[in-house]
Amino acid sequence: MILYEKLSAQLPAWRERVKKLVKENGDKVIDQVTIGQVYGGMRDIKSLVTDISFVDPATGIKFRGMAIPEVLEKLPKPDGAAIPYVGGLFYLLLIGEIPTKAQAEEVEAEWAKRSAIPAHVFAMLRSMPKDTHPMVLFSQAVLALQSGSKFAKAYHDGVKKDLYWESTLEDALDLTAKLPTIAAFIYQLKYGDGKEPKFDPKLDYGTNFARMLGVKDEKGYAELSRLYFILHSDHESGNVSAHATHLAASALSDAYYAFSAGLNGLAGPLHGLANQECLGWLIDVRDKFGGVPPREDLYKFAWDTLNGGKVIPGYGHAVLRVTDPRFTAQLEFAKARFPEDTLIRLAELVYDVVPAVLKEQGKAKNPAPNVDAISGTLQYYYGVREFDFYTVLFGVGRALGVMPNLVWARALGQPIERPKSLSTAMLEELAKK
Ligand code: CMX
Repeated sequence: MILYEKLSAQLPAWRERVKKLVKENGDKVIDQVTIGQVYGGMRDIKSLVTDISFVDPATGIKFRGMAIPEVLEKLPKPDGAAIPYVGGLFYLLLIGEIPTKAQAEEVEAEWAKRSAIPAHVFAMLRSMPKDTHPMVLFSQAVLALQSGSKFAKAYHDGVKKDLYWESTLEDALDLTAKLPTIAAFIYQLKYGDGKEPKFDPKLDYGTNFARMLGVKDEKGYAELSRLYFILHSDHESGNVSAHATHLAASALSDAYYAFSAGLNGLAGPLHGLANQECLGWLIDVRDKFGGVPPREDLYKFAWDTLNGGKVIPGYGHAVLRVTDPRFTAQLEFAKARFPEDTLIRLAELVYDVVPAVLKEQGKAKNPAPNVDAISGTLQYYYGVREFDFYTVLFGVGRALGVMPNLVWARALGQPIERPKSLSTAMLEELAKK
């Protein structure tokens, strides 16, 4: 398999490089930690390592050193499509190079081979109460797949440490192969006919997802699915879903245990749930004004939100200090396809008005939109209007980033995480010094 060959060829040099860095510089100080950071969610403490993506506050996410427009331009695309193969993105994140079309298609073929869902997973999902949240179902389904973990079996059979990555790669491919079908089944179970969808090996990852979801404009939604999964894949290692996955896996829990942990963090309103709040806010504006309001009315509505003690969803970011390039990519996608859609016109007006309002208020460090400001709007356009499902979509995408990270963590022998705790009294003592 191409991924296996390309990875194993890189490993000796990488292991040497990391060993040398730590041996010769292990005691060099790279950051200072303040009491504010310890009590403030460990914000910005330089304490994680990944070579897969980096969030530059001034330009946004880079995948393997490449900005979003470059990635979207260079990755190979299915015939006649504008948005690249998801398999090509997975190859890029894992291997660090833009794949050829044949290489991207090889990843897609691997996924097709591994896409079957064990019957007990469907049965377990069916057995849950009807009102179970889609994210609960999604996380449970991932855990239910754990019985097939090749890493867990290899570990039990006594595999050597430097080969951990091989069975982890198997798990990473198996898991990412099954997620679109599981997500589509959850959709059908909650909102559709309840039938079990089947991955078609002749179709790519995005088209499969569009077909299994049963949206009307399959071609358009396949393009959006590819874009959405690519954009939501990786955002460094410190965000909650990526870090929770990494942390659980650091105890040598396998990919299924680890990704389920990541999904449980993604389900929180400060992380993956934000996109539905943004769409809700736009719909409130549309309904209040019966469409796209004049600029002044939107300006007042935004101030009313702030004066009501609420945040304007979709704006601001913990790290970024400019417009999120993932927002821009989605806005361009929509403007190229359905520029007259009311919610898209509204999203554009909000983009014009809200940064100015936030600047006037003077609190948000970044008054620009983030990825969530528009992602729900695009789903809504294609008829996927069940808000609770949006975080599941995010989860399918996030797996494409955290799984390559897990394979590399195993390959480089990253250890169990164990930061140190202090008491408030100890911090008070330290503060006096
Ligand atoms: N509307 C109103 N106030 C905002 C704001 C917004 N969109 N963004 C930031 N602020 C406020 C903060 O609430 C904070 O106020 P207090 O000092 O009263 O607590 C102040 O500005 C400073 O915040 P910050 O340092 O700029 O932002 P944080 O790093 O603390 O928080 C974020 C980042 C995303 C949680 C915040 O901007 C926010 O709540 N945005 C709206 C919700 C949202 O879009 N979430 C999706 C995030 C997507 C992602 O993380 O990828």
